[in-house]
Amino acid sequence: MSAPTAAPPAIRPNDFLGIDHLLSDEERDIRDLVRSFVRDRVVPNVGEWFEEARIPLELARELGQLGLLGMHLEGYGCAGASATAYGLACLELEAGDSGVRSLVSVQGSLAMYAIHRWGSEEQKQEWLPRMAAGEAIGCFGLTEPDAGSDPGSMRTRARRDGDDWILHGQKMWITNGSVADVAVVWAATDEGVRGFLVPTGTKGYTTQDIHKKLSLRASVTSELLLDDVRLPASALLPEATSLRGPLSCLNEARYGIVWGAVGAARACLEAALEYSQERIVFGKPIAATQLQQQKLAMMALEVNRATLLALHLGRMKDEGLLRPEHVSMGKLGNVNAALDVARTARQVLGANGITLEYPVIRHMNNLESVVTYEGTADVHSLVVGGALTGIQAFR
Ligand code: TGC
Ligand code: FAD
Repeated sequence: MSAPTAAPPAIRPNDFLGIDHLLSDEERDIRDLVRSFVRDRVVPNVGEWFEEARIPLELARELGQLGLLGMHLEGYGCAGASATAYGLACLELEAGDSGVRSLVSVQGSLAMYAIHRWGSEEQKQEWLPRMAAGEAIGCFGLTEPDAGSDPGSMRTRARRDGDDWILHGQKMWITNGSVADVAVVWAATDEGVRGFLVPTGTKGYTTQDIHKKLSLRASVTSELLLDDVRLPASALLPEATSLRGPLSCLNEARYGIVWGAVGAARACLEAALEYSQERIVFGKPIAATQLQQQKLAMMALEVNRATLLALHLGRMKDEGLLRPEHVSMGKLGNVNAALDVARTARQVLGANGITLEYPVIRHMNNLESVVTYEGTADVHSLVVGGALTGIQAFR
């Protein structure tokens, strides 16, 4: 093999390993589009949204116009992008805020995917085009006050009454709950776990927002109350007949988080790098000290390693080779890595690290939700452990 003649390109701090080189032109274009949107629309405002515990609803339409809602789904107004392109979009959105990525994940990977994968043709026609455009918002109700990691123990029940279904129970911690137009609600029935599309104006359906959150503040989180909600037979997702239905949707959203967590980590690394070069202590920038350089090096290593892991899983998903156990390893690894990076970056910023003037503590606090929702780190460790040993250790 002949030696390469050109010198390797210079190191770029924001892409140390030159991972950009592994992306196609189309993937870079999508990435750049989302990065610009986040830079112009999210970054200047998100500190205020977080402080005021709100997210502007018009953002959904803007995200829809960019083609980011259900972007990896085919047809019905969806963009039909590759899994890798979808992942890159999640990365850039979460570099802005986990709440913005959550809005997109819940809409596209949970609510829309549930309808796309398990719904009837009529349900797809009715909801997906409007949801892709951000004109209708969806939420996904699986968790209950006493059933989080173990959704199979859910108490929400649906029973048949003639041709109708009667839905009764409670869902907890539901992203977009009170702002949704349609709730995908999972319930135990005599025939196993089934999914229902509940238009949120239906009698007996009410919501209550969860307040006093110190994480994911730029995101609506609600409780859903289902008091004998009567639904026609057409509300049932016909193709989902067991817990496999909701769990398959989680694979999609978890895959987006594998990428999204890298975005939050990258934003923290960038903030720490910039701050360390400007902050003068003992007469020199803290970036000139060995201790801070070690922190920066470890953060860069984690960000680059997590990006490569996400890209590898993206390529596998595009080739149809991705299994849920792979996604569990990705979510476990990348969210834990992002938390480490965020906590380290927060220390680099000293006292400034605790204010919303900088993005770091916001990302750090958000990641406490990200490591918990969509399967906690423990749950994903047990999935990976089960795959390694052949022994299921949940029960
Ligand atoms: P188990 O007996 O293992 O499985 C029941 C059925 O489901 C199938 N299955 C899966 N199918 C697709 N994808 C997966 N990842 C699957 N995992 C299991 C399985 O083959 C079986 O199918 P079948 O046809 O034989 O019936 O189920 P289990 O009760 O032992 O539970 C397994 C466990 C613990 C892994 C699962 O329940 C779990 O993942 N728990 C965590 C729950 C969770 O992640 N909840 C997230 C709620 S949504 C959310 O947090 C949104 S956050 C907002 C945002 O994303 O931004
Ligand atoms: P639990 O299941 O009670 O777990 C408590 C602790 O026990 C955890 O540390 C867990 O890892 C550990 N544990 C559990 N099982 C085991 C075991 N077998 N061995 C060892 N340790 C174990 N849900 C939805 O359905 N839709 C949404 O849109 C949604 N959005 C959310 C938004 C936010 C901001 C948050 C914080 C949560 C959201 N959730 C949503 C809920 C989320 O999915 C659950 O919080 C999560 O699945 C964990 O459930 P839990 O909180 O009940 O914890």
